[in-house]
Amino acid sequence: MVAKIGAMRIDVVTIFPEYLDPLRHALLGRAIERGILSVGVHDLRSWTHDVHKAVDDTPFGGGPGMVMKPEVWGPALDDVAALAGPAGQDALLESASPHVRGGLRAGKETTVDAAPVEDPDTRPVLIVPTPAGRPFTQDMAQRWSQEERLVFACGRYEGIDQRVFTDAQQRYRVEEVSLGDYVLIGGEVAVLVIAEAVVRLIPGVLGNRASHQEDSFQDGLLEGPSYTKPRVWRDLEVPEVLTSGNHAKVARWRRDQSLHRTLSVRPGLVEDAADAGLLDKADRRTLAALEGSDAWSDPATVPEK
Ligand code: 6GU
Repeated sequence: MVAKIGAMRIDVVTIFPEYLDPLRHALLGRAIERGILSVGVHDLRSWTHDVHKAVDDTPFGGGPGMVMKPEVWGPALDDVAALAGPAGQDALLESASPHVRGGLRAGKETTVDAAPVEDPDTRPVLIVPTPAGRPFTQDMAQRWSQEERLVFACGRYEGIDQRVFTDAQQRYRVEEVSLGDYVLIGGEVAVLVIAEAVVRLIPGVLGNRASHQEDSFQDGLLEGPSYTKPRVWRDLEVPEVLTSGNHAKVARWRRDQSLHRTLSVRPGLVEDAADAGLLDKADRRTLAALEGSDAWSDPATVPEK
């Protein structure tokens, strides 16, 4: 068997394991089947001790809602880090391809297990989805796609006792991240979003290796429009340059569309790209020409009769 490059293990701790079923479908499911990815989903309630399987309690200092308990989350994250206790059993049960765990271990050329726990680079990343986190970006997705292990902690209610994450820093690189400026009920949907953004960047997951070189955000700008056959559809004609066969002209046109669209819908991104030195002279010329122009819209036109 060919050695697996970039194999990754993702673990998720949640009170709603079934919410994570989509992780096994489509793109991620294919990555699992091909041994690039393995996924363990763990029910937080496995770490409760009382008959009610309580995971939350009232907040100190008062206020509405409930806070998730440290005595449940602490041992859960300890076990998931070590793949021990209920986490070890879940991992065996939940793996979509049973050979993967062995494959992952065999693939570890570096002595990850022997490295001291204090080494920041060998601790798994613990990703905590929360509206109070740092905004999740393509840059984070890129960095995390190179990790061997990602662990997600899904909070519900008003969140998780903060001491859980202070303590977890002994075993994890803890990252609290937000998807945007709105509030979700819990972290589960955010995990699906983040996992998909990360996994598609693992080498070998996408069919076309070049296909993420041209993603939106890869160069700090949004992607321009795309078209396929037929050339005229409902009286709308694909921009002529795209059918010209002139590759340099096509590339310039696409870049200009990208600049126009980004300036129109996300002007801050154009500023950031300029500050990062990602815009060349031709780009600046395009932007100057766009000054005071209309908002970007589909450049497909109605053909002249
Ligand atoms: Cl990552 N989690 C939750 N629970 N709510 C959010 C979010 C994440 N991002 C925006 N709202």
